Amino acid sequence: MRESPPVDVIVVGAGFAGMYAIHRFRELGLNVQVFEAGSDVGGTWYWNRYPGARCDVPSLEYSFGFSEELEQEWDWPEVFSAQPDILRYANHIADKFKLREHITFNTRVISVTWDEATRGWEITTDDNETHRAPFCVMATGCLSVPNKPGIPGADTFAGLELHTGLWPHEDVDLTGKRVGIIGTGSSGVQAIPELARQAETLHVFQRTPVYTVPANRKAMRDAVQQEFKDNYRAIRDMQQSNAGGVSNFRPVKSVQRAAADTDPGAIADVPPDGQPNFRGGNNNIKDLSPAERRQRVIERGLNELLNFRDVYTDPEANDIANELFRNAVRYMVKDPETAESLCPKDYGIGCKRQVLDRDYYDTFNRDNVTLVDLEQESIREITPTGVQVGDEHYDLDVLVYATGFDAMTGALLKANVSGRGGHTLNEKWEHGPVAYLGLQMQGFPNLFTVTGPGSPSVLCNMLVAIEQHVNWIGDAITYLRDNGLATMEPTAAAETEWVAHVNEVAEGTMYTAPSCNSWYLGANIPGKPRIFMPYVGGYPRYRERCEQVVANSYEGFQFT
Ligand code: NA7
Repeated sequence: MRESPPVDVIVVGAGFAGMYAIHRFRELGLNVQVFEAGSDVGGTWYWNRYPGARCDVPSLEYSFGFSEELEQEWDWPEVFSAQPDILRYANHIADKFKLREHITFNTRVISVTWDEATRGWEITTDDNETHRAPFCVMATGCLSVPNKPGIPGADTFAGLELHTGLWPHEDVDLTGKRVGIIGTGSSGVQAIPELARQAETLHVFQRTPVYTVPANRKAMRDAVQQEFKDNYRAIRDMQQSNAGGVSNFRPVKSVQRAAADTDPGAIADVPPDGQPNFRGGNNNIKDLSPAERRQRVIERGLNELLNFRDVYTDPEANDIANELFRNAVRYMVKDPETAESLCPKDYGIGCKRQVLDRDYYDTFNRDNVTLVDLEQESIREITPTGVQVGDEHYDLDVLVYATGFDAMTGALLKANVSGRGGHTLNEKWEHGPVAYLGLQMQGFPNLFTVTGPGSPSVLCNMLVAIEQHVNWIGDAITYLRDNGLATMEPTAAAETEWVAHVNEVAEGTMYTAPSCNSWYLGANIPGKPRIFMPYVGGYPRYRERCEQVVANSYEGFQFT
């Protein structure tokens, strides 16, 4: 085992979190080393290259605010960006801020061990090297460990096997191929219309139907982009006080100008609420008559159902919206049996992360697309030549897994973290994640998690959440240095109190309804404890709590 010279901070992961950590920590005078399993920067956007991959937060909001120069020089081609554009943005940042010199690529961290003697972390990597630093920051992402379900025979498939979260870098030619896809979450829903356009035939193996609404697919208009750029300081402030870290800034001038030009597309150009805000406006669906509700959906589309406040708070209102949604699916999909299978019936709108699509339902009207409903009978086995469901065998050349991720805790638990006294994170989190503010765990001094469980993370605009966490961690390390302190970690009491608060705010929401099974709850991974992992109390409330903790001399933390 070779040993590299010690640094101040080791960061695991070179997605947006790891990238900003380099920039910020370097500004603070710290020596930073990052390890990244991939061959380049970008994290989620490096790995998820499947056709149709796209962000569900408007691009002008899903961007860093730490550099005005970056804000001004970068142009987004679409209102909601496709994966290649976001990856280009990540690469631009890496070049501009010279981040790559701090990153060791193609190197996976295989253990993270606290060493009491040196009061620091010993990190081993899969190239047989040991690295030491007093601080370690896990910037390992929330959706970075792909889930491949243990379906019998899975390893026997002789055709091409793909996972949306590990899509190859080179083009995959599906022309003339019989393709099957398992999974109809965001990844599946985004990929299915694209795969259907390329493949000879597409079989969609669906266990649970999804509530998906059309995404805004507009090209970015220069005037809108410019107005954002002119107002970015105010927009960043607005993000700080929005529950989902999205400003919802309305580019008034551009819209008025366009309206004057009688451009009918102008209003739709305005980014709609970002993903985290798809949880109701100010109106209630129950205030409308049945005829009015139907009329609204006809006039404004399925998205309108997401704009009612009571749909997210009142089960009766939720049922009304769910039924209107199903009726729309029955109308859009021509084959009645397929339409019925595509209608979610066992859970309501608001339980899972809202999925946005381009032509999803219409794809099932294509002659080359077949829905295989797994509700009655799940996949019995994967064979060398395809997929067996009940008595039916589906012959395939290509099998795509769009089966999601071991979300939020997966990457942290996979890193073999052991803290003081040799106690492991896996032991500590046996019954679900326990952390203070989603930033630190008791027993793991000087180890920080970026957007960890118990913080708003995936319920917030990730780039806003990342900046806030990395800034907080940088300030904490500076505090230790300035005060001649060696270590910090939460007290057991503070951690317990925070976890109780995280659970309390999630209780009674649609997210945790008994009928709801989502990756937020860990319900997609067999045996994973059912705990609502992100903090649902809203980003501003969370941020204020983090600030208050600092103002009270790091209340809830203990130091040596
Ligand atoms: P998701 O949302 O976890 O979706 C995974 C899909 O795979 C979902 O439809 C699952 O059905 C299905 N699945 C998983 N295991 C199986 C088996 N064994 N058989 C059949 N179907 C299965 O992951 P995504 O990648 O789509 O999206 C994750 C997030 O990434 C998304 O929310 C965005 O934030 C970006 P199930 O619903 O469990 O019955």
